[in-house]
Amino acid sequence: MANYYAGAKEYFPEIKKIEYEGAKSKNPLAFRYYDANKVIGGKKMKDHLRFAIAYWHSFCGNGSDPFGAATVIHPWSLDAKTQMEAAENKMDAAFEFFTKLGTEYYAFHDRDMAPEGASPAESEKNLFALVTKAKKLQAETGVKLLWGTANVFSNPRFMNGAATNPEFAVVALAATQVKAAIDATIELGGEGYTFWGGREGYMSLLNTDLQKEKDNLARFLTMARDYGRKQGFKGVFYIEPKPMEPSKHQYDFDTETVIGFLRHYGLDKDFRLNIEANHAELAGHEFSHELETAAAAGFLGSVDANRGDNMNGWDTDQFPMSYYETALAMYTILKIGGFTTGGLNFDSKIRRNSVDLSDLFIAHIGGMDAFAVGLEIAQRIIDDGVIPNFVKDRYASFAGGDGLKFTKGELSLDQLAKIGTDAGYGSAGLTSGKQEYLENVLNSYLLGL
Ligand code: XUL
Ligand code: CO
Repeated sequence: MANYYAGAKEYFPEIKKIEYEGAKSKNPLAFRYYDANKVIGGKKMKDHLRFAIAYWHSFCGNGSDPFGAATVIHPWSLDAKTQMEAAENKMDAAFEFFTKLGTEYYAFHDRDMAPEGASPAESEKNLFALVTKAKKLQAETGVKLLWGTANVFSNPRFMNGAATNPEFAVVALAATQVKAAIDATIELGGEGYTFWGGREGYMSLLNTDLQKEKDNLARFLTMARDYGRKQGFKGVFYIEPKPMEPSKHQYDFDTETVIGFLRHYGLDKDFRLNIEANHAELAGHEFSHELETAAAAGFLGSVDANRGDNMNGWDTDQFPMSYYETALAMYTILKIGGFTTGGLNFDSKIRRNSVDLSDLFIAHIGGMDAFAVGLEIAQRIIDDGVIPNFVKDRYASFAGGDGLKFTKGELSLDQLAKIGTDAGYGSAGLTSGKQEYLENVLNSYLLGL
């Protein structure tokens, strides 16, 4: 087992502050494209991208998987005498990492930050001891909280769900965690609070009252919303869609499903979506489809930046590396005027055989560079205008005449049919969609030509 930093007070002593060195740099510990203060479309790169580090993967993940044990030992757990001491050390390591990488945000689950105690009260005490430390470190470093959340899926008590659990006692225990995590998020000035329904779904309809579970989930979310607002939380609540894993079928299947759910239960004012690339793929969608669907409906809040593997069907949470995907993602984000409370949270993990001290940095550098390139390309798409103008022109027949009347709802079906009858078949509809041409245009931007 690789034991990176045993005994070190500085947890990443070999790593200095990561700097931008430009595209020609061969230094694996430098940015080649992410230049934090470079202005793109009137805004600094760092303010467009609002990168966040996921506490769970980067500081809790130890390489274990269903087939094998941990491949790295973290010194914060190795050297510490108690779990709380380990949690404190881990936080020091986390803030050292954020500072050296130059990311301004992080995201956490309650149990990433502090260990569960023997009772709900002790768990909350543990969490707040760490929240006090995080608040101090945030003030010292300027790092901010993008969002907080509660892990109500790992503990065996949640094996049948949290808010959707058939046992009321478990629903109440989930509430102890969500309430404390909302309090912690408020205390740390978090800009968002996320719900990812890990176990909020079912494995078999033979033991499930699906409608009751969905009603209970909505009721729980409503209570959380009301509690947060009462406590003064001004940020955004996010739902993070995912179709499966760990449940066979999760209620927050994909963007359209969640938007329908939020509207149905009257939660659409306070909740937005946190879209994760790998979850989109599991739902059979492209990342860009999910982003565009959320954006079009006014529900795009934040992003969990990662990617899956084209050749398999589970949540590999790899670091985003494809310029094509990041370009399309940033194009949608730019079209809606950029993030407000949201950001690009690296819900990504290094592979379990990436055991060098530098690998965690290298992975994030690559992901940040990939989104910086994506941002540049997205701005090029907008500035050049070929693609947006093509889309606009494609619908030009709705901008005037009978098309406009249709758009305004001024035509009945028989009036619409009469227009069709009068015009006849002719060559209507045989207008090229020019997909290959547009793909060629996009490829030319990708090469920077
Ligand atoms: C799991 C996942 C979570 C959420 C937060 O697939 O994405 O880490 O982002 O609970
Ligand atoms: Co996620």
